[in-house]
Amino acid sequence: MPKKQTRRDFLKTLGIASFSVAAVPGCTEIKRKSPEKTILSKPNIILIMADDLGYAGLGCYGQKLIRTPRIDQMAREGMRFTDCYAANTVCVPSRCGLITGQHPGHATIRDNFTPHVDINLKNGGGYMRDYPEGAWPPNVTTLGQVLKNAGYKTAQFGKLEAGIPMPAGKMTEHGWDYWIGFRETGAAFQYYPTELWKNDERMTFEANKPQDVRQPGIVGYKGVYSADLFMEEISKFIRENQQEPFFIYFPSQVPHGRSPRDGDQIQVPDIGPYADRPWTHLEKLYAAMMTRFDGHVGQIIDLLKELDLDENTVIFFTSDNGDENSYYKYTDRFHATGPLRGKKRYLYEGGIRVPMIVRWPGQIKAGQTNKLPWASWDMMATFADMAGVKAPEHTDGISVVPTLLGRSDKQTPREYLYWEYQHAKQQAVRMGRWKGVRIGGTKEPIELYDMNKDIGEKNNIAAAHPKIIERISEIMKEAREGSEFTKYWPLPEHRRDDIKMDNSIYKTLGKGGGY
Ligand SMILES: [Ca+2]
Repeated sequence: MPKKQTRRDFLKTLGIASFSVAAVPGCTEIKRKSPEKTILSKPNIILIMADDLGYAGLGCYGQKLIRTPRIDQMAREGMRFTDCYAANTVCVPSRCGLITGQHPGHATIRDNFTPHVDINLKNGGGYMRDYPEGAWPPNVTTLGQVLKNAGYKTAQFGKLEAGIPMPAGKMTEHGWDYWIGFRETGAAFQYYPTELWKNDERMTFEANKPQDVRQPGIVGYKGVYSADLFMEEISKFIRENQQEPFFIYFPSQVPHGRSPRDGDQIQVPDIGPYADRPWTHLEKLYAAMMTRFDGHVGQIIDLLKELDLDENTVIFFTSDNGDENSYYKYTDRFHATGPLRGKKRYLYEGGIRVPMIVRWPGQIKAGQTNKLPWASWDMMATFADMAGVKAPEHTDGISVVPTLLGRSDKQTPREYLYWEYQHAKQQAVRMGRWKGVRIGGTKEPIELYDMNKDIGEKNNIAAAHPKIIERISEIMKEAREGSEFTKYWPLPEHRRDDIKMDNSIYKTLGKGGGY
């Protein structure tokens, strides 16, 4: 029986073996490396985004205890970034920045919680519902639309869009051909869901009734484990769409656990390689969940190889914000933040600096480490560049394709990256080697750290650099445009005690959450 014709074979038969993406002014030219290989004009793009994975959560970023061999291998085969950032320090605003291509001074959502709640940090502060009209869905071109308009088949699996329920039909309008997952961020803490959404249709899972899946100790010997289900769905989508360029956005739930108050904090079918470790049970569950996820990343890469799509597919792996250890009772077992200061919910590096690995065999040289500071709001411009189309005007992002292809000299320069986050009125600026951060509102002093020497943000050198502080202060004003959120900021001043990075205070904050 003749082998099914692949997209590459098809192009070979057309004799168009040599493509470059230069048809659109401003797009980076992508050349094929070898006369034997066909590189498609529009490479497949897969974006895998972990949820709450800290900077040092992976072996290739210094993790010693949790095994992530396939992601580590992905790093060895591609480019690993040391200074890449999430768009914000918690789920919803981070995803808002990614999907809209905007930094948090422009993005409509700047906190997980609705802006009008009187934030009480000690109670976790409000709820993730009743977002003001206009905050979401956004009225700008979204990531899915950019790729859809560029001719891609698009799909999303996991914690959908910003994690806020969207009206029926809106996902299609946002450019997605196919999607399956959780409509709401809070629902995605559950790995044995009783319902999921597939193309606006509700799916129910009888086998996941609590009495069936909850067992003492490990939960879920039975039922449908959502992370496994997403993996099966991704495989199916790749097989069915291998003949045309596809974009897969895979916002995984992993390794997000549940709030301590919800019980069964981490759900995974087995603890496999960690059963004999001298750790707490929750720590074993957490590690097992991450290693299972790592296996899923490996399965995706194996499938691409099997289908001969490997060299026509770019894979990005990153996280939506920094580490959260409340899921395993705040132990420091895994040191998943590494040398950074702070964790999820802070604009210190531990809250926003995340792993970023990009693999594209034949195009990105293997085994590279790169220090370019960039952020997830650059994805939109980067993907547009790869697809050979112009990025929307509204994006704050730049394409990092020149850096990926080893042409850093052609990389568009930028003066700064900007963040803000409503909780504790935090603002941060990364400007070259400098990192400015202000916590507690505009009356508080700006702290300054040298990212070339002090990624742990231990030594505040603001006093020695008044000119840098002056510029960062200007940026903190000029980068910030009004939104429903800024109407409520400044809120009544928080007590400074609430926002100190004291570990005991952090624990108090963490106990509100899991969010
Ligand atoms: Ca998150």
